[in-house]
Amino acid sequence: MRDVTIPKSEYVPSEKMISKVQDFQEDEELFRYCTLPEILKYVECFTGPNIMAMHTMLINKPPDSGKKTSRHPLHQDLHYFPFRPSNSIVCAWTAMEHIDRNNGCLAVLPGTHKGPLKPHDYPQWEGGVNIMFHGIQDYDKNNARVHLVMEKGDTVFFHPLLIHGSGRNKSQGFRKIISCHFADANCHYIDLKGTNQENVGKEMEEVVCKVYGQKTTSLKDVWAFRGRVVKGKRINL
Ligand SMILES: O=C(O)CCC(=O)C(=O)O
Repeated sequence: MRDVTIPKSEYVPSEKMISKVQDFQEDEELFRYCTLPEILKYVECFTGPNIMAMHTMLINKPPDSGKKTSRHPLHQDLHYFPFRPSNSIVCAWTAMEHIDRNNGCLAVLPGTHKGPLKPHDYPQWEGGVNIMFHGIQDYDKNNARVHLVMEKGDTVFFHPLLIHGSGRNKSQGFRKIISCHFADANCHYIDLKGTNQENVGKEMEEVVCKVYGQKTTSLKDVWAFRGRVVKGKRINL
C-alpha cells in the first residue's frame, strides 16, 4: 500500500513509498513472526490449540506529509472479518522500534471490546484517507483514551472489538510494526449481507477482483486463501 498523498505516477516501490505490506503469509522470513512460540503461547489463551494466522501486516507508517494522512482512524478490526466468534480472534501487534505519540503509537479505548460492532465509514478528512482506513464516527468521546508507548519487541494482544487507531507520524523516520490476527480454527464464516459489514465486504471483493484480475470472488474464498494454520489443525476457516 502507498499513502494516499503519493500520486500513482510517482510511485516506485521502496521503503519510502510503501506504507504497508499486507498478506505476507508467503514470505518465509516475515511469516516466521506468526509462528514464534513467544507469540503463540499467549495467542493460544484466546484461540485454543488450533490456531490460524488469518491476516498479516507489516506497517511502515511514513513521516506525515503535513496532510495528516498517516493517522489511522479509530476502528474495530472485526469490521473487516467475516468470521466469528469474536472472542476467539486476537491480534498480536509488535513494535519494531521505539513507538510513542511522536511517531504515531496505538491509541486504544479500554473496555470497548465489551460493546457491539459499530458501523464504520471513511472519515471526512481534508487531506484524504488511505484505502480501507474506515473509522467509527459515534464512539463515546468521554471514554478514556490510552496511548501505548512501546519499545522494540514489545507486543500487545488485543480483542477485535477493541476500538483503536494511531496518530500521525510527526518524526522523520518510518514507524514500523508487525502484526497478525489469529483465530481459532473452529471459527466459522458468516454472511455479511444485511449486516453493518456489508459495504466493507463489497469493497474488499472489489479490491481483490482488481488486484487478481477476476470478475467475481467470494469473501469466504479470499479469507480461506489467506489463512494458514500455525498450530494444531485446520478446521473451518
Ligand atoms: O499500526 C497502526 O498504525 C494501526 C494499524 C491498525 O489499527 C490496523 O491496521 O488495524
